Amino acid sequence: MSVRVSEAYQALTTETVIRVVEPLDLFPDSSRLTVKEVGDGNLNLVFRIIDPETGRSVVVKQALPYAKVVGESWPLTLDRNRIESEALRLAARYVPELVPAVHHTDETLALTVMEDLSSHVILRKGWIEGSQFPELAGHIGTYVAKTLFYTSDFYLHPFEKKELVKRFINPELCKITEDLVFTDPFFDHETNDFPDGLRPAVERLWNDTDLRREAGKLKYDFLTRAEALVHGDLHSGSIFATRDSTKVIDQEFAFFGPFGFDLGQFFANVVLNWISQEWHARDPEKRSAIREELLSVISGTWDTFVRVLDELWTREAREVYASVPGVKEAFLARVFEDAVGFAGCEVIRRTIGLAHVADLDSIEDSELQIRLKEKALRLGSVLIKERSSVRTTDDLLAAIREVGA
Ligand code: SR1
Ligand code: MG
Repeated sequence: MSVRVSEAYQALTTETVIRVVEPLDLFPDSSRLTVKEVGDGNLNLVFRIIDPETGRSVVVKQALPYAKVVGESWPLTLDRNRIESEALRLAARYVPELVPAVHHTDETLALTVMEDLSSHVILRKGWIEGSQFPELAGHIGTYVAKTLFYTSDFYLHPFEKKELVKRFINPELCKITEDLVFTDPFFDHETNDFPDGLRPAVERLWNDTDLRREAGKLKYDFLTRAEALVHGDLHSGSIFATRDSTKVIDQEFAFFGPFGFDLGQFFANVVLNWISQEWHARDPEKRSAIREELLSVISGTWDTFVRVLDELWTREAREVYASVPGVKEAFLARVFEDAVGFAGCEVIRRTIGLAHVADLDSIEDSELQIRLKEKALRLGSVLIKERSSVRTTDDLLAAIREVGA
């Protein structure tokens, strides 16, 4: 497969990126701008442009015609930049305070110029360091409830919804998730990556036919249920935070998928950090406080999601069946069950798949790392297989405490 790249496209460098920013009049004097390449993600180039005089800064994010983490042997559509910038602009209609402001998009160069968030910390890093973010659960619950409700059939006219579905057809990025989250980790596939000491646990997982069947059902839900515009990659590396501000970034995986997907990925990344605190927080009292705080992020996010969705549903739902008693309750029960199952898939793939998380991989004691990864695999399997009996956040937290501790 090859990616269609226009002749006018060129990958930017710290020198050429200034030329993109100059005409935008974002800075009083472009001649003194300084540039840093700051991208540490898997896919794109990211530059930070700073005016040292005024302290003003912006970020330029450019898609490469391949996945940066692997190189040119993995071609990847440049259209992901359009998807990301359109999803950001759409989210800004409903949750402007929770996304970076977009200053400019250039489809030919596949780049977006946006607000610099370096006053924030990447949530994953903050959590690894033991920081707490008191507003996080409320913000993420609100982000998910509003972005999903306003792009769903509960709110949009069916024609408008289907137009939007067309704009967010995102086959290549979805394929990454279909493979890396829902397929490869459940089979002996070459993309998987785990230490030798984990092999017995991984083989048990591959031999678990119940697990494989349930993971297959979740994959099918991901493939077929175009319910709302999901973020599509809502892990703790896609969130910038301070104690009182949260910004959701990296919407390039956005597409119309199941309501529970973003919540599931977010919960999974809380769980991965929770497990890893065995290493990161050595003092047992501190560890237990950090862990309780993390669990409250799960319940707080779900509670906010339900409260905000409920308000929107009551006030703004246009679908006639929305007011039929029991419809909302049945819908929410299914969203929760899906979220639990998707969380299980994400926990497993971040442990043995291609793309890991620093929470577990930065554990220097290799025996402990393997022991914690075994727990992650056990917990991920339980969440997938027993998702229909995990009905409340209390059930979910109990499973985390029981299997993950
Ligand atoms: C090759 S991309 C690997 C992972 O990075 C992205 O952030 C997504 O999570 C994807 O699965
Ligand atoms: Mg990303």
